[in-house]
Amino acid sequence: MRLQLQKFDVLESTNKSAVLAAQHGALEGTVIVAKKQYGGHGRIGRIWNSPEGGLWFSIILRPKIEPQYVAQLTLLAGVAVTQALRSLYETDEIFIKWPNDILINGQKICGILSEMSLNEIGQVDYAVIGIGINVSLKENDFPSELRTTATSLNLATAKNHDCNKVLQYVLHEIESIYQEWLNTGMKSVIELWRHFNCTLGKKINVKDCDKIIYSGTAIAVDEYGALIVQDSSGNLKSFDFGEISIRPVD
Ligand code: BT5
Repeated sequence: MRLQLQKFDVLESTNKSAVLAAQHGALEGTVIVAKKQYGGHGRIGRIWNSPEGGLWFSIILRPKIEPQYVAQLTLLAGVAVTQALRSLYETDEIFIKWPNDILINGQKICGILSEMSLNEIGQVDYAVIGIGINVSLKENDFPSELRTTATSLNLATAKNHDCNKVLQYVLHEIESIYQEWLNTGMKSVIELWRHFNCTLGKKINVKDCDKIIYSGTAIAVDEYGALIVQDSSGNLKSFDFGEISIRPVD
């Protein structure tokens, strides 16, 4: 993959721009970065707070795979970001919460949003992986409702890296893990994901919007990236990315 960076001061959403670029034929490896976004979003239209001081970018990939495997790219991106941040910030306190949150000391520092489109024969035409990392945001940069659940890397670690440095580290990891995934499949990514995750083994409630739809223990992640949850009677159920969120049982 040849990385090609396009940097902007302001965009509505780097995912939106990357999807448009991909629809117009942009090559695999195109990376769209913005210093701030005025319409950054998460899953199911949630708002992603994106002031200056964060790293907001999206990368276009064109893997020749069946669509059911595309969720693996979210896990892959989570692994790459975690690996890069642990190395740059010299800490083991960064973990992945299934499917797409990266946490430090239990607070969210990064979210990942994958979108894809299929071609006429049902294969993946492009996947856009959007990554938002709170690098040097100050407490006041977060809306009050996020101040207990979110933080920035520099706040949490008392280090002072800038967005360009973080981008360099993260892209380097994405490139190498993506290449390994293309060559050998999901095995090593899943192993790393298991190593970095803070979800497996925990008692959780599965929520659809704000309604609890299932409770149990998160016991595994399958090859499609779905989370397998076992209830108290031993029944297993798997949950895809997308609409649901999970919360630890209080
Ligand atoms: C995500 O959604 O976590 C995926 C976020 C992806 C953002 C990137 S930035 C570059 C690219 N361009 C885009 O427009 N998007 C991508 P989700 O799991 O739905 O979580 C959204 C929730 O996270 C919100 O409802 C808030 O509770 C919380 N949140 C919003 N902004 C945050 C921030 N900056 N840091 C931590 N948490 C935040």
